[in-house]
Order: sequence, then structure tokens, then C-alpha cells
Amino acid sequence: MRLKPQQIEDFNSSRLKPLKFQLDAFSTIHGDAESLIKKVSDFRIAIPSWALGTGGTRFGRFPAGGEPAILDEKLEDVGLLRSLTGTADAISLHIPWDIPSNAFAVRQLADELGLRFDAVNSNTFQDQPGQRLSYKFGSMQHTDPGVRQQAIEHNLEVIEYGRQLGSKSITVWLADGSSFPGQLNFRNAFQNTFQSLEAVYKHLPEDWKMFIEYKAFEPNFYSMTVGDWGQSLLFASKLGSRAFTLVDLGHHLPNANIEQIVALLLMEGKLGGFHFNDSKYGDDDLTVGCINPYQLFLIFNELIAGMDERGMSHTADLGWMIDASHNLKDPLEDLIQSVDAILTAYCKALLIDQIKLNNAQRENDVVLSQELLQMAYLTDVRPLISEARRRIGAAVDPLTAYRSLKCRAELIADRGKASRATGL
Ligand SMILES: [Mn+2]
Repeated sequence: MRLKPQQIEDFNSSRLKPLKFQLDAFSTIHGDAESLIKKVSDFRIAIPSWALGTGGTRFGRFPAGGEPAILDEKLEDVGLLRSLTGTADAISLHIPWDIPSNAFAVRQLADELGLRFDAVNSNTFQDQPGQRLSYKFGSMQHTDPGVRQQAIEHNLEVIEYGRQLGSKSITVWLADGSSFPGQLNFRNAFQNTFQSLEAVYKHLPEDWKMFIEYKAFEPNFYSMTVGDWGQSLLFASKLGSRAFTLVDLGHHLPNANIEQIVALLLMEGKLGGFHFNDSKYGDDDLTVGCINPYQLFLIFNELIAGMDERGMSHTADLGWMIDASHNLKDPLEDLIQSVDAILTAYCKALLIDQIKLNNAQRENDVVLSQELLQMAYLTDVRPLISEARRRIGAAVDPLTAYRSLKCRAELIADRGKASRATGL
């Protein structure tokens, strides 16, 4: 399903008058909003190919109907998100769930839809049909050099697919670890993993980055070989200047101070990518900002301050991706809500007066420091986001547009009620 620019324009037309009124009110109270609107309209987020279908849990799966069953349909869905939001303009492929068997044709379709290819993702956490050796006891950490070599070769194959599509980075997330005390020699597991990562890193194209994603627990419950940002940073530092840590918001132990982690990784020039989602307990993969939007805002405060200090581009210098899984909601509605939450947190964090904050911190004015954050957080930035969207030809209210244009019904009519996404 593809939307015509006219459909978006028609949807927006009746909403422009109240929007203008809200924008004028904002400028009267807060001053000129032009630079904020510009930054929001420039922001871009990638969508993973596995988030377009219902993820389900290990207990059950309840498909939404009209799910994209093949890669072309996944691209079409992200194209739909791009038309509606203007912000979601890239797809992150998971290999082998989404192998681009005809890279030329896939690239052509992406060009037509105005999409980029974000980081490619390798998978050594499952055994695939016909695979020679099993990853049951890990992949890059494995005691058997043959298994490690197989995992290395898979990652090289993923890089090759990505290269054909114009990707510039690979994300490596390993399920490696142990579930029982005594099962694993931690030092050997680390060294084996490092040597395997190094073998992949040596073949990384010059203009590529490698992202090393950590996770505190699951599927292993006693130790994870890349279990936290310290371990990821250790691998990335040993590997070299093109290896970075990737932070997934759901991959920490409860109550971890993620904003502090982000601040320090940025300070060290080692934050490379970011996976957005939200959680109450563990890796819940819920809609971004649905549980703790204030934490998301605090994270963006550190991201912006850290990136500005290093002269980094908010748009291009970190890999932004939504990494969520949808069990109850229409996956596209969930992604629209996630994009909304990200832009809202980003825009609110842009409102923070960093000079005043720095002064208040220097003076140890705890109350004022907190107030400066909360004043920004409590400001309603929705009109700025709508205006940013209008300027890039997107819907001023993407969720309502998605519903009023009856997108899911059309997808079901095109693909059928039983169509199911590959992947999780
Ligand atoms: Mn992730």
C-alpha cells in the first residue's frame, strides 16, 4: 500500500488552522521555535524488519492480519511509515530472516519508497535449517573453534549483504553466556568472543562501523558474555576506532541509570547506536515512552549535550533505531506511537537551557537544576512536531491519518488476513 502526497495534504488541510494558532501561542510564550522545528524535521529513525509483524511471546502469537510476509512488503510498510511520519525513513535488516536475494531489485524498491538501509543484524542465537554446527552453547564464545568460525563466516556474509544494499554498519548481538554456575570459563569465553569479533572486524569495509549490543540476561540467566556496557566497551575499545557500543533501552538490570551510561559512552566517543523501546521489568520491548517517558527525556538530555560537545550531528552520527515487539497492538500503530515518543523526548530535551543548567550545577543549586529539566519536560511540544512533519510532507497527526485512511484494512485486503511476517 502506498499513500499519495495528495492524501496526506487533504488530511492535513483541516488541521492547519488550529496548528497555526498553537504555534503562535508557543512562540509568544517560549520565543522563536524555528531552530527547534528544523532539528525535529531533520531527525531520522530506522525501523527493524522484525518489528513489522506481531512478535508474540513464547506463550502465543496473535497476528494483526495483512502482515508483510516477504521483504518487499516489509519495505512497503516502512515506506508507509515514512509517508505518514516523515521520520521513519530507513530499514534495518535481520539476516537470515530477511535475505535480500536480489539486492539490485531490493535497492531499487527502497529508492522508489525513499528509504535507506540502516545497520544489518547478524543472528547466531538460533540454529538455521541445514546449519552444520549448533549454537546451543554459544557462538563466538564457543569452546569448539569450528562453531566460532561458522559464526564469523555468518557475520561476514551479513556484511556482504549489507554492502550490496548500501548499509554502513553491522550490529552484533550475542546470546552467548551461561545459565548455570560452573558452566563457563568466563575468561576463555571473553577471549574466544574477542578473537571472533576481531576476525569480523578485520573484514569490515573502511567506511563501516561495528556496533556491539549488550544485554543483562536472557536467553542465558547466569552470565551473558556481553552483559553490560562495561563488557561491550571493553570489546569495542580493544577492537579499534570503528567499533562502538550499542545501547538498547531494555537490556539493563532494573533501575539502571541509562542516562549516565549514555553520557559516559559519548564522552569516550564510543556510543555508536541506540535501540529504543520501553520496559517495566526486563527486555519487555514495549512501545517507546509508554512506561517511563521522563527517563527517555533524561536520556535525550545527555545525548544532546554529549553530541553537541563533540560537534556530532544529531541526525547522522548515531544509529537510531526502534527495537520493539508488538503483541497486542497493530505493529504499524505501535511504531507510529514510538516515533512520536522519540520526537517528543528529543524536542523537549532541546528546550533545556544547557547554559543555565551548567551554571546551576556549578553553583550546586540542586533545586534550580531539577526545575530546568522539569520546566522543559512539562512543555507541550506537540505543535512543533506537527509543524515539522507538515514541512517535510508528512501527516501532522500520523496515527489519526493511519486510522482515517484505513491503512490496516487495505493491507489485509491486499495480503490477506492470514499473512504473517517472517522472523520472531
Ligand atoms: Mn536491540
